[in-house]
Amino acid sequence: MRLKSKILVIAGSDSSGGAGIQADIKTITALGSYAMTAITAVTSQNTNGINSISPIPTKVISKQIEHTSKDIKPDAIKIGMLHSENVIKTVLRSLDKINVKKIILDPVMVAKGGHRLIDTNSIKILKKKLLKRVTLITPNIPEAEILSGIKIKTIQDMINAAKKIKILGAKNILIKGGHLETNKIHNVLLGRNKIKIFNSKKIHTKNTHGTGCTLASAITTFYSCGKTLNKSCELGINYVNHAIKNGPNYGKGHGPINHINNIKIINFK
Ligand code: PXL
Repeated sequence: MRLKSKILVIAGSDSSGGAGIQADIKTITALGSYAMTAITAVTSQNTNGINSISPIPTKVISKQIEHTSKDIKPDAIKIGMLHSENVIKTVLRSLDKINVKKIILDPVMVAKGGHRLIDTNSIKILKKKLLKRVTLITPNIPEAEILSGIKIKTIQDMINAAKKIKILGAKNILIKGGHLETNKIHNVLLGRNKIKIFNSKKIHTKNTHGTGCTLASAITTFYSCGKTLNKSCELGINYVNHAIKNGPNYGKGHGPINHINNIKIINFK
């Protein structure tokens, strides 16, 4: 099979294989594209939670991004866990050097088990600088609350929060509704000036570890292949839903999803 596109992922490693850079590589590969990586931190964890986070020196992060991209130019970049202010600054500097236009940011803040993956100062610089630099940002409800300062309980609150994040300088915002207590899942995309709501069935399971990373990577892959942002979000949500439905039920805690779940999507045109 011919590879469809080349994607650089800037994110943390999850030793349990369900989230982080492992989820990103699996998703991009399952969707027929080529994944390259710049690892920001190494976590040791299992389905019960995070045990340790070891940062990678910023110099090593910039080298991974710049040296790799100089040779194989990415069609798009997916950014995940950036745990410190210095890491965000480093990534911003490297992005300026490599000139890639399509960038999707999953503003990772807290892991499923409640472990913080970013410090308070970093959130400030993410809001002030990084947010403006990317094509799409994909916060979940708690992340959207932090970014917007709005408490989110309803779909209208999600829309208001997206508008607020847009005022901060974000170009496109997809707020993921999985944390809301609704019968269905509603994901809200605010584009140029249009709101699109993607509705899907709620799947009742505790095995949703890595869904955020997976969705952002799937969207990046579809978008890198020339789909519109709207269509990329629709296809990405569909891919994640199938991955949740076909989860392998591994581990005693929040288990992973199944990244190689849908042949029809793999063969998308
Ligand atoms: O799902 C958020 C996330 C992102 N990146 C890494 C993680 C996690 C959650 O555990 O470990 C490396």
